[in-house]
Amino acid sequence: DFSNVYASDLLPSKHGGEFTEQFLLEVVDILLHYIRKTFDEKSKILDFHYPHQLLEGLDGFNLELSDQPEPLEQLLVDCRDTLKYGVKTGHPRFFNQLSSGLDIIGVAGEWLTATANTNMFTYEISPVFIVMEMILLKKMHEIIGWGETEADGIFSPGGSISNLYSILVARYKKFPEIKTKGMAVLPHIVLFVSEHSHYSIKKIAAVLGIGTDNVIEVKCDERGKMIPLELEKNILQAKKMGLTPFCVSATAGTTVYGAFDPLDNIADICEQHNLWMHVDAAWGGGLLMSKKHSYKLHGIERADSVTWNPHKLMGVPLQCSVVLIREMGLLKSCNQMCAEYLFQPDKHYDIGYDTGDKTIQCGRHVDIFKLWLMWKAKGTYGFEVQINKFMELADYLYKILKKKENFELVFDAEPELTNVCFWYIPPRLKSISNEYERQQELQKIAPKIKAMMIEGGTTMISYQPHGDKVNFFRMVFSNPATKQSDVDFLIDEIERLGKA
Ligand code: ABU
Repeated sequence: DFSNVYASDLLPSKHGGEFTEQFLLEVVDILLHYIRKTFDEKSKILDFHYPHQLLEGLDGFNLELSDQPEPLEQLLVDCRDTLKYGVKTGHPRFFNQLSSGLDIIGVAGEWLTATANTNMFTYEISPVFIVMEMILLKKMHEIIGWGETEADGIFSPGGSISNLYSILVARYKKFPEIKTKGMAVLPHIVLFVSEHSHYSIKKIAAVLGIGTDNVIEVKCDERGKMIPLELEKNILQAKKMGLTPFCVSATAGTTVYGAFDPLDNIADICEQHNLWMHVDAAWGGGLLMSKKHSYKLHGIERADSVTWNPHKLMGVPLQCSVVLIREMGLLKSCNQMCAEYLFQPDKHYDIGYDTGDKTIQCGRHVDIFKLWLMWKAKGTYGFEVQINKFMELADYLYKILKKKENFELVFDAEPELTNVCFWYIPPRLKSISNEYERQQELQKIAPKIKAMMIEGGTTMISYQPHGDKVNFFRMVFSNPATKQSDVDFLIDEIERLGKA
């Protein structure tokens, strides 16, 4: 009973050892209960409440903060309630995001990381984690095909920030004076992405002072891949207009369609026009772990930089993202500020291990340990098996949908990644002969079904409009707990709710 025990009674208080142990064991018990529930397909994914309900407080779950300390008993109740009203993203029927699943080794890694509570900026306070990061960067360089080069990289807070590093370094490589003089001394620079690329590139252009208008979107084919001829055309056109192209950001695994841009062709064009080639493989990079599927990223070895998020297909707990840069030294010269209070040049060890000045942050979270521990636990082979299984599930769903009445694929092609995009078409829509009216009605179907799913807490899948296509479901597989029976459930559930 912790009703009269407070945080001040725990370590480092003089006799806090026993209370600390008992309290943490209680927390573990709460976590274990949640983990068991997560993997029980019959349990609900979520117990949905609207924001005002959470703000008002639910059954004694009060989110407001008080001036006086609350007893540990209340904190344990709060821990239970926080998980109770959250979303079980490791549930076998959670398909809402590219990052899902609950890897037990990864959880252990994250817990150790929190316990170590250190910062990635210098070797002196993170010796083991810094060396682990170097080992993993090297491993990922080799997998990309940069084994012969002395390449670089850094783990960062998510794919958008990894992409930001790439564009930042790409611009610095061509215009090193940007660091001291700013945009005023640069020509009118532009970069190229596919029209299916991630929105982060535009956001980065805004943040870096390049401007979103200077991100030129290249046309894609039906499948969502950048068309190399269009890229070439856009580059020539930009040059003719007096603009200065400096970078192409290709995508290996687009967020919605799961498309791979033709990297080899794009590399040829970048070489010909002397442009930096970035590959945003945040989502699709995981396929590099599979001998069967890695050919889809052929040409990535010719990139100057790559974003790869192990928290997606590789199932590492959030967050775990890396930017890999082919040329050693660029990250440092681009970002280094030499703060003397942190990066003293006269330390007693090789200060090349103080990686903090390569980053745009000061403090940096330790995201490396959970990945390192999972790699130890699975081996490279274990990731390959897991990713091949996701691809088999995507193929299973695609083949069912192809034959199933009341479902229509957004594009009819075997999945290259685990994305399968489709509409559910209720029978009543078939009688609408006016195409515009039919599309207007179809637009409303996915949001309605999704709302019912969330209210019922049975499953979760994402939907969106895309280009000229009205709202459709995007299924993705990145959860090792998902089985074929969960895919069957999803289809039945969409049909059941669609008829309601
Ligand atoms: N690009 C961030 C992840 C988006 C998603 O989970 O759908």
